[in-house]
Amino acid sequence: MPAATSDRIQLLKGDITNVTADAIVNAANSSLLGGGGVDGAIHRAGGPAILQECRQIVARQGGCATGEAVMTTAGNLPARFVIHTVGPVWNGGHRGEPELLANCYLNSLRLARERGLNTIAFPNISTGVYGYPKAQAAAVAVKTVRDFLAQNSLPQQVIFVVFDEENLRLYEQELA
Ligand code: AR6
Repeated sequence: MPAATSDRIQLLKGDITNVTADAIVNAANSSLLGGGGVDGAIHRAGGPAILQECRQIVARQGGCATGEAVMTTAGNLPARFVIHTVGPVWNGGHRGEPELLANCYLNSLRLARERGLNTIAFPNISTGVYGYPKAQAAAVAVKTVRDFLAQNSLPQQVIFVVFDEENLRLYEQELA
């Protein structure tokens, strides 16, 4: 159920593995071989086809650097593709974390645009295990997406998927 909307940005609360979009974004790690949090949920729900393609990418390019993004099948998920991006670990904010987090959103959006995708759904990258302060992460996410949408016609629609009440409140404020 939409919690707030502007023209091309939608806010949803819930499990991103249930979201129907051309692509959902995974908050992965640089090994691309799975983990906990949203990464674990996506691999569990999507099945082994996702890991199989991640392994091929690792064999080809040796993983994924922080801020970069790669795309695989979404396996059994309702989405068509998973875009795996690697958020920064929060280290106090003076190690390029804001730029690296912005790159996650930017490179995921660029990949979606290159593949002609209309809809993309983002989780709150880095705000779990990686410890990025939620308010600062929400500000980076919303600004980066807004700026990109202002310059690009694809993707048409961006969905922010929040999993907890605190992020719901923060995104409602940022999008108001
Ligand atoms: N749907 C939507 N959001 C979710 C879901 C879900 N099913 N599950 C958790 N979240 P995290 P990170 C939210 O820790 O901080 C993994 O082990 C969660 O509440 O998943 O980028 C990777 O392999 C939080 O707001 O990702 C990496 O090693 C947000 O997703 C590491 O964690 C991100 O939390 C990445 O850490």
